[in-house]
Amino acid sequence: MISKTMQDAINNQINEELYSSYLYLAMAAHFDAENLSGFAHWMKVQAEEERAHAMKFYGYLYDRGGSVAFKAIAQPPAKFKSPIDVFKQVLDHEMKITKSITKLYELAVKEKDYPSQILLQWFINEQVEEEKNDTEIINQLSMLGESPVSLMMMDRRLAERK
Ligand code: OFO
Repeated sequence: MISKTMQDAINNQINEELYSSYLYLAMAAHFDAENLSGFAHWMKVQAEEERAHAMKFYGYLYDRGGSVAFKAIAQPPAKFKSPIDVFKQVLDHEMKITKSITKLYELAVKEKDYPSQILLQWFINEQVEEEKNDTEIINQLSMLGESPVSLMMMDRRLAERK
């Protein structure tokens, strides 16, 4: 059975993942309003991924005899700047999430909670992947610049995300 301390920490992480989903949905809405449907599509896929992360923790808590406690989800920003600024914001956010996953892992080590350590290794790898993807997009946006033609090219590329 999972400890109360670990359960509470995972419940906080569920809130972080749901906020991430909400944040990316707010970014999707911003891009839809700007007629950048490929950028918006990328953000919607990311928002779904974040919800899946929350659900992975949710299922895990019940597998370990724990339970989920939902908290209020913070309001995401409504105004965003240029596409590259948005992706820089995504990367900053993911680096913050990486820190909270690392803290959870440290707690699991301290508590000698091996199943949680194994679950969190999946999340540690996932964070490597997310930071890599965001950095790649930022680099491409800064190489291409933000002329209308460049943005159309990026919009097409981001529309391909599965
Ligand atoms: Fe759940 O990885 Fe992003 O936030």
